[in-house]
Amino acid sequence: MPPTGQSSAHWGTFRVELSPDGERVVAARPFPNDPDAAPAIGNVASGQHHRSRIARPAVRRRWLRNGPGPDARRGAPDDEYVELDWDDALDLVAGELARVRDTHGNSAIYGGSYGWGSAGRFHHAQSQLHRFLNAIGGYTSSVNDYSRGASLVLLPHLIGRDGMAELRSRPPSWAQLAEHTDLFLSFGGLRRSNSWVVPGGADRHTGSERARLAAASTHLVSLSAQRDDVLDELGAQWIGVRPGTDAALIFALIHTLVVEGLADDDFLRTHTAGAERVRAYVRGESDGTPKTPEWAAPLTGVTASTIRALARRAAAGRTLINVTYSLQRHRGGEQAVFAALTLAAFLGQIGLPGGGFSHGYGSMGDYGNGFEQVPLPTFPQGRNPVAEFIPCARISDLLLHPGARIPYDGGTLTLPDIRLAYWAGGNPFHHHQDLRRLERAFARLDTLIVHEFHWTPTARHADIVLPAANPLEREDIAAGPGDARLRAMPRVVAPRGQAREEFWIYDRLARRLGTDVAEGLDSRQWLERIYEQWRESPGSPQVPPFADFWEAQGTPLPQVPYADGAFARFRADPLAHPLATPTGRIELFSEILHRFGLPDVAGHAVWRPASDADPAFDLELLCTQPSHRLHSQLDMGAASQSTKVAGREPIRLHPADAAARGLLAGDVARVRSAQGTLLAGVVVTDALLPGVVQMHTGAWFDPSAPEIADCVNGNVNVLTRDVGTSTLTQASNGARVRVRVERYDGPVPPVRAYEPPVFAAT
Ligand SMILES: Nc1nc2c(c(=O)[nH]1)N[C@H]1C(S)=C(S)[C@@H](COP(=O)(O)OP(=O)(O)OC[C@H]3O[C@@H](n4cnc5c(=O)[nH]c(N)nc54)[C@H](O)[C@@H]3O)O[C@H]1N2
Ligand SMILES: Nc1nc2c(c(=O)[nH]1)N[C@H]1C(S)=C(S)[C@@H](COP(=O)(O)OP(=O)(O)OC[C@H]3O[C@@H](n4cnc5c(=O)[nH]c(N)nc54)[C@H](O)[C@@H]3O)O[C@H]1N2
Ligand SMILES: [Mo]
Repeated sequence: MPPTGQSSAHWGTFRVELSPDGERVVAARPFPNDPDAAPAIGNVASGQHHRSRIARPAVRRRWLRNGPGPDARRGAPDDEYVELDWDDALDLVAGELARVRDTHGNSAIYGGSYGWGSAGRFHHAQSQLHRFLNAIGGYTSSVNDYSRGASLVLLPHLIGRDGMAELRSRPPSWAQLAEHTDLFLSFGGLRRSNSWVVPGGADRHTGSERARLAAASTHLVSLSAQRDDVLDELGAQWIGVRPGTDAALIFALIHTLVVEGLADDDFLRTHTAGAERVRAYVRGESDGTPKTPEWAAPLTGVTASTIRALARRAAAGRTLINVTYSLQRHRGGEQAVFAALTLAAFLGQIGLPGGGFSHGYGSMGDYGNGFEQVPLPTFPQGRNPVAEFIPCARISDLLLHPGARIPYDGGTLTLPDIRLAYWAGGNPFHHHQDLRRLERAFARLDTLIVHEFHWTPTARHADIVLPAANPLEREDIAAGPGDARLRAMPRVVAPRGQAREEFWIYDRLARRLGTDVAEGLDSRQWLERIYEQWRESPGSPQVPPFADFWEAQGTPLPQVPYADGAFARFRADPLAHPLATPTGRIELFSEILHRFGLPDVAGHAVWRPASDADPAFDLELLCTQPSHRLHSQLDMGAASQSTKVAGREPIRLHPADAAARGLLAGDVARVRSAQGTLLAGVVVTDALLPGVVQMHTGAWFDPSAPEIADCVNGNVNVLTRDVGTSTLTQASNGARVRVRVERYDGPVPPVRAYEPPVFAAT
């Protein structure tokens, strides 16, 4: 038997097999009791010892020579790095932090550092970084996320902050669906591949099993531009909807309910505010356009008779309206969520078991599992004395336009002047929109410091790169929300080269800067401390002491089925259990939003056509979550690479669209948008609506042949547009962009994204 160990990632828990000397990871495999393990496990072994791993601290040669300052060559593919000893590298980092802090103040340090880092409660990259930056006086921070950034700002106005939390933690569950739901309408489908991922990782992946059980008694309808957004075996009905037009479709459904007397007027009267404004809007009394099915048909691509039939069916039984996160990751995308909540209110089933509104099926694997989320151990971050923040997706605006004022949630934010950015646990050159613009933004910094495992595109833009020990090389503990088991993550191999735990790095930096983050404990002692503090805190589950937990490599967590929550109580008695909104009701018209007076968000949901209808770009590109990796993580790994076509990220086209462009499966295509160009490998499939093409996010940005394309490896974010979802929410709009696709017959450049940079002697 070769030596083995276990570990966990956001895509699940797995077993690691080592070489006989225990020095190399040779395989990573799911545990046999996992009914639906994620293929991303197949990236672990091939990524672990890959040449893209960072072996030593490194500094950009130009930064070392010229000192801190704006540099348009930051990220240039031929940029050289100089490797340093840890002491010298830490002296540089501490010195530069001190310089920026003393000359410009702590608000000149951007530490938002958005990203998914790794599973593990202690070595959580952002918590470690924030604790350190707090200890040295704070940093400009970020709020919200790329996942559902628009909903996080919009929905609290409509259902209250508590309602928002309830929607994530106690939605109508799969079990309730199986028992009560007649019709499950999911805008954005129900992707099996998305269900593999939950923050913290699932002990076992049960989402598909639960979906199958529910499908036995519930009619599932997937409304999306892709037929395969839902498993074949669920026998779902597919209704092809053009991307970004869901709100129009939903208003036509509401119109049908209203004119056919199918709306639940009692519920609207007792539990909502503003329904009469919505009625006037769908009837066309407020804007002259009745939102009939005939009006919606040409916009959405769904026939008027299909829309009518769907509305009647929804009103005839118990119906759950679900919207995936992707719907709001569009310019104006909050309107689809607002409209869907409005539809659920018109159906009058919010708060009934298996009915109402949900926002997370098809997006997060734990969604609707039906179990209470027990608190988990956490690493304390301290307090940030700096008040400045941005919504995370406004990173380029922040760096490009210091002093500018941007509207956000009814107020105005003034963007501080950032001189230094510190990134750990995220990959903005994966996640942000319009990467060429992001390059111009990062060029304005004096200094970018990055901790990474691999030479990611973000590390390749950094002035100082510090190699971090990865989850297989450090000790931690992990569990997902509502999970069955808290797992130990033992160290299974030695760190690559000179990689160090980030805890070790911050401890040394803090001491150089005259402060302390370690409190005299090493990382094992901290692990034990946060575990024991959690174990002893009120409301925590019964678990063994740390030593026993570690010995057993895990402990069961109680899976307490959640009782009907806030929406059921609100339904039963809206006066005794109001929502935390100004009216105590579901606000289908919000006075507050109305009074903000924004050009792009009204008091009630509205339909607005997309503003980017340039005929030069004749296809809608959907940018979706990758099936065989988590975002950009381990894109060099075997599972991710097995999905590539012609050596790069695939693009899927309908046969008619492929034929019209002379494209065959396996060809290389050049894809252009108003923002940039990329190369992709062609896949032809009738699983898409004509006019819609699709690529996964997360191929590593490769700008090594700019004369051919901005990215030769197929990173969709060279194409996407960097503009906030709206002046209310300022979130990421990465889900979709208009493009043109053509055959590429020129010399095909090699992909260099996974190569380390050139190292120079000094
Ligand atoms: N166009 C478009 N863009 C999108 C999306 C989309 O749908 N369309 N989706 C968006 C969404 S929902 C999200 S959540 C984001 C995801 O964006 P990110 O979270 O930035 O993407 P990841 O690839 O997961 O990047 C995490 C990085 O952290 C590193 N890392 C992991 N653990 C650690 C650690 O412990 N320490 C350090 N120092 N580094 C670590 C990994 O190596 C990896 O490079 O992307 C967004 N971008
Ligand atoms: N395997 C894997 N799973 C993941 C992730 C991953 O990287 N890999 N990332 C995780 C993260 S961080 C997040 S936030 C979630 C994201 O979860 P989502 O945002 O829900 O995921 P997407 O895959 O972007 O979109 C799901 C589907 O929505 C459809 N869609 C897109 N735009 C529209 C639209 O305008 N209308 C309609 N009707 N449908 C549309 C697309 O066809 C797409 O397949 O996924 C999580 N799950
Ligand atoms: Mo996300």
